[in-house]
Amino acid sequence: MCYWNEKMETIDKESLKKIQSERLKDTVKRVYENIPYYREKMKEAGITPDDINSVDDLHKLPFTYKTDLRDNYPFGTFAIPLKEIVRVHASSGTTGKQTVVGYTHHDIDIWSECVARCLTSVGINKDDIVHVAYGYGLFTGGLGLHYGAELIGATVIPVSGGNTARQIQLLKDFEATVLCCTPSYALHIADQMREAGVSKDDLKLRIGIFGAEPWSEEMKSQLENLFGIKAYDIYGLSEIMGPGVSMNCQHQGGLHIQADHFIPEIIDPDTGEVLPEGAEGELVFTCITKEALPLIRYRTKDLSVLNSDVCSCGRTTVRMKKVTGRADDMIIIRGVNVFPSQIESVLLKHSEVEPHYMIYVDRINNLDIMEVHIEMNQSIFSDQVRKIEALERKIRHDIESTLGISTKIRLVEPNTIQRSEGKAKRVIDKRKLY
Ligand code: DLL
Repeated sequence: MCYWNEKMETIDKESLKKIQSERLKDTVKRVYENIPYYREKMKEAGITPDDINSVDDLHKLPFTYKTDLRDNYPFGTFAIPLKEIVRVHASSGTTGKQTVVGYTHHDIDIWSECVARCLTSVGINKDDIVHVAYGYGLFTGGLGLHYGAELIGATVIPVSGGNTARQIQLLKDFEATVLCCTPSYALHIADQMREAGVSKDDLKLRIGIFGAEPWSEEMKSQLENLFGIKAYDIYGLSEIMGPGVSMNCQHQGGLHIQADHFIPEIIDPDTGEVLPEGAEGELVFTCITKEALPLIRYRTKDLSVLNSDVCSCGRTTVRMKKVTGRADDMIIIRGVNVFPSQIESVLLKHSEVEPHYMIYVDRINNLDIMEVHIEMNQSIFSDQVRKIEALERKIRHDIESTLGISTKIRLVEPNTIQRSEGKAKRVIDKRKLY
């Protein structure tokens, strides 16, 4: 069995707009009636549910921010009584309280279908053995992929993150064909395989479902080579649902958004103005089928571009460009905006270094300084200092010509940069500590 919702995935624009408009009207009415916090927000904006008659009125609605969820911690943004909630997840972020999200049975069913659609779009089916190494628990990655893979009838191995030696053993023994985890953890698994003398030919993997953090095209090629697989990008966020809000299909021309459940917009992150299709800006989602937590115009802080051309796979759903950075992760160095994924792209063009890196930012004598620590691979590590210095110069030059800013490069010994079993931390910005 596979999970292909032809009606929704190939729907024409007019019919989709009709469905979205109906669902939006219903959602706005529900949040207005059931969530005091939304009622207040709408009153402040001078609107009532009667002002929302179609998706064209979406822009009238106020935005929802992560801080709104935190201010109503833990359950103040739920639209229904707690007894109807069958599952709670949470995401920690870097600061402050957890962001708590809840699901009804119906929400879990829709989430599972969305993930199942994603997995089906890259050819995963009931013959596959799906090794889920995303964390199980409050994080949505593990259970999100789990339910979707089960729905298509695949054999699910719920390993969760960590204990990498055991992961490798199980990948081998259970002959998994699909690996689901963050791209940084996949890289760590590949490293450990090399150390343990396990080759990609000892495994039966054919597909990787990677996401939950930004990763570059170069990292994708690297992972494809290391495992001998096709790697796909799955996107999502707990506040909207979890993994499966969008994913790229086999044609890889952007990530298909499940727009019958979530209406996407791109806005200017500074002014909040809605931008035309094709412009880059902050992704905003409105949930139109969620029962427990139907967020309206949720500001994701993720930067992307929308494209509603029909994809070669036949799906008509609007696609979003790979998220290569969050407004939060952007480092501003002497006025230049830099995303870690841009640095990653440059590093991965150099075969003498490993894709393990850490970016340190500081301000010395009022000047922003960026230093990138990168692991050398074994071959260059045993080389003369002269060669290592020449490589540092070469990488520095490449980063300078790509990003237009000067940086310090320090090649460090293999295995000295901390590995991640979930979302990788790439930046230490000491300026924030002052
Ligand atoms: O990371 C859900 C998820 C789990 C997605 C497993 C994919 C796979 P949160 O912990 O709430 O939820 O974090 C959401 O992670 O706003 C993005 O900044 C980032 N993110 C998620 N997927 C991608 C991706 C999960 N494919 C936040 N590319 C989002 C880039 C991603 N960033």
